Amino acid sequence: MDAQAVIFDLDGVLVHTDRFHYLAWKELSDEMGIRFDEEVNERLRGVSRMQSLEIILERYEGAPISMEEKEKLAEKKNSIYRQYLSGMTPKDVSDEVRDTLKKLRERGLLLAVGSSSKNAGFILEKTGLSGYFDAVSDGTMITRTKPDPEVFLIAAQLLHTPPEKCLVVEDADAGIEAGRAGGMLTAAYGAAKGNKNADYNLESFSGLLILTDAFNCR
Ligand code: B16
Ligand code: MG
Repeated sequence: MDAQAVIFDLDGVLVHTDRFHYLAWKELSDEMGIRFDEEVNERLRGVSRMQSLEIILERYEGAPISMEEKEKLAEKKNSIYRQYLSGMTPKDVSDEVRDTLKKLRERGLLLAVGSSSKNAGFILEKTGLSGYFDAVSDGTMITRTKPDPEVFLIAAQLLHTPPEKCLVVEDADAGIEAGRAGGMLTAAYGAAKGNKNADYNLESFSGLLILTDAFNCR
């Protein structure tokens, strides 16, 4: 096995903004009288904002909602979510994550972020993570969301690394699917752990050091 680059999902892998997504969607759902629970929430991992809204509206029993109204609802959720994000600091990144990223860089691996989020830049800035990455591919740069491989293929391009030399680390089943569709190696972590389609399963974030030990870096 050989990889020269690692592409990290953001929400649920590098940081726990998944909790903030949950709280923001829950607030919106409660206001609209929609039943929102962890089961629905799991389906939102790695999926775009508008697609997440469509999933939540599957349980809505009110009058039809126009596209314009949907956009307003998505904006409302985003402003609640951004309030949570604005309170983030470097302390929201674990020592384990920082230490592992540092060691991976020292090994000569290229590192990138591959996130569906349009807030990725803001999160990386608030947490002081930006400096660890050679490239960032996010929701502002794509037309198709995970499980489409677009976000990861852009990351690979920015790293000037062929897809088959990239390892994708993901907490979403949709993200594992996206990595595979892009011809990349995949490691399932967190909520995706146990995903049978992934090449690897990570028990811990620092498990990446053991995994990449076997890689021939440049
Ligand atoms: P935003 P990831 C994804 O981030 C989240 O997992 C998903 O829940 C969210 O809907 C999506 O970003 C869009 O986020 O509303 O901030 O643009 O896991 O791909 O890093
Ligand atoms: Mg994620």
